[in-house]
Amino acid sequence: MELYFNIVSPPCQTVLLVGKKLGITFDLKEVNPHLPEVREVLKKHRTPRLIIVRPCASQYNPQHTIPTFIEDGHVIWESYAIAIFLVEKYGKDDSLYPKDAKVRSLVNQRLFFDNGVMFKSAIEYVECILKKKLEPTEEMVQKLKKSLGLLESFVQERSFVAAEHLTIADICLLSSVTMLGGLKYDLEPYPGIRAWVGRVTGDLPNYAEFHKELLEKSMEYIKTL
Ligand SMILES: N[C@@H](CCC(=O)N[C@@H](CS)C(=O)NCC(=O)O)C(=O)O
Repeated sequence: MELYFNIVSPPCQTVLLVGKKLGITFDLKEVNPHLPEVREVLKKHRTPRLIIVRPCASQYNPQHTIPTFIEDGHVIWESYAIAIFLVEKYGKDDSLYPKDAKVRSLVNQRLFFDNGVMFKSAIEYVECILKKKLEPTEEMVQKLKKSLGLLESFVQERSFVAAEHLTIADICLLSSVTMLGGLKYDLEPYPGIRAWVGRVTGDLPNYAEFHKELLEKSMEYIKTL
């Protein structure tokens, strides 16, 4: 199973971490935006990196986004869809994506919350600072605070975002929150989130090693911006 990815991308982190938790070995195909030839193309026009770096994979994903997952010719993109597929196909039990309708509805709500609210507000804020080199607007600041406030309330209610144990919703939301760590965003007002990050990362195999690589690659990436 091939995974087109870059560790700096939060949705890719989600898939890599779900894979780690399930003990899956991917055939990893790094989509590296730091390659000089990619930078040359990007200087001339905005082209999805997957098209430049991996044109053969790009033809399978008309959205040209990473992560892109391919297994026996079956192509999946959108990190949430890949994570669900991996758990349903390779999970030894359903704990990461519980089958119980009530619990699953909560996991789904948190997944959609991440996609539409948490990730969205975090990426807008981070890209404004790193890519546009601008101060985030008051609207961006408030949207991010609102998202973090909601996440704080979820983890004040129970040990993990949707259950008393780890689910894929925790992994997706962790990737969004980790993005803020790179900017040293102040999470002091969110004690519940800080404690939850510790619980989630403690439940993921070799997270320290993963995080070290993520920091190194993020520093390299930031230098190219
Ligand atoms: N909702 C998508 C977002 C995927 C996405 O936007 N990925 C970015 C990287 S974070 C991407 O591929 N951008 C185009 C590019 O890097 O060329 C998911 O969860 O997989």
